[in-house]
Amino acid sequence: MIQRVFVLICLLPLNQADLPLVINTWHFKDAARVAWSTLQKGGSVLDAVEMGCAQCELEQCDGSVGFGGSPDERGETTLDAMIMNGDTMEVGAVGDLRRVKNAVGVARAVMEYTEHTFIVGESATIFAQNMGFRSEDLSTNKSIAIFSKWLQQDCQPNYRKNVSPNPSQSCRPYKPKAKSWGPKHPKANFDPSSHDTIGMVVIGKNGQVAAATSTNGATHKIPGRVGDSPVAGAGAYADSTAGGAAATGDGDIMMRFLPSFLAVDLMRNGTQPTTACEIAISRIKKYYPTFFGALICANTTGGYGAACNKLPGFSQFHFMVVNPPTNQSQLHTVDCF
Ligand code: SD4
Repeated sequence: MIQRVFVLICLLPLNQADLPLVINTWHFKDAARVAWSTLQKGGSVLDAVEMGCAQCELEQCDGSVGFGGSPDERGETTLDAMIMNGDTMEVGAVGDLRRVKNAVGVARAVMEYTEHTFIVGESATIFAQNMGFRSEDLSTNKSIAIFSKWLQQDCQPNYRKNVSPNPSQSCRPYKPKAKSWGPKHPKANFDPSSHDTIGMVVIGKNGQVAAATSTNGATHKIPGRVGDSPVAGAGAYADSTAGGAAATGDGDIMMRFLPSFLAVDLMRNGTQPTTACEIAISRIKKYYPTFFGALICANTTGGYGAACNKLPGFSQFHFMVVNPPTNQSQLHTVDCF
């Protein structure tokens, strides 16, 4: 009898009592709450990640998600977003989306109404309009003020290198320059205190996984720049046979390492979520010890964790979790390493 009970326990998924699970980057509490309540109302995990990220777009979470943030070199706010279904491995994504606020909604439309994965730029805007999304100016007084101040300070900081005139002193137009200007000038706005993408993973009661991201990218970016957030495996990844992960931070660096894919693949092989996140961050650290970034990870049995690269001014990373039995958004903190 004891043996039979033991066998039964071994066959049951671990920690199933801790499912469903919502986890998202930063202290975006309302996003977690909305995702959770979407699940409670019978919505799917995809509905939950979409609604959670859409809440941040509406609230302009930290100015780094949605309209009115991160004006580019021309002063325009453009959006990147993705959504991934870990049951079917379908992905919908948009990059450099202009004049449409609900980027994650458009990403979902790419997934639901096309055979494509990723649509960018003006064409993404036209696609969105055709799908019924409203087109409107994404600028706000705040984004206009950030842009004007940047122009007044000779376009400092910016993302240019090896161009003439010297980008650490002057605005564009720039031309390629054969010789470098010496020590790298500081990159524009990857300031941990002001830059936060929403990345969310939702695990359903039966271990179904969905992930999504939404961001307005990097302040003073070069027009057309698309970051890691809408790239599957970089900004987020979901696989219902393993788990989900989502990233935040310097996407220009992070997307070179596909940290979300790596973390999910590690979890597939039994690595615990925190360790999986740490390994993915370490992989980047090896080449870019001072990169700014963090990762959240969750597995299909409700385990979760996060990791971040320690920098001056960024020694802890905050993320939200909702799961039973509290059913409340809880702020978690992890020490960066
Ligand atoms: C990007 N990864 O566009 C985003 C920005 C971000 O915290 O996550 N900041 O590079």
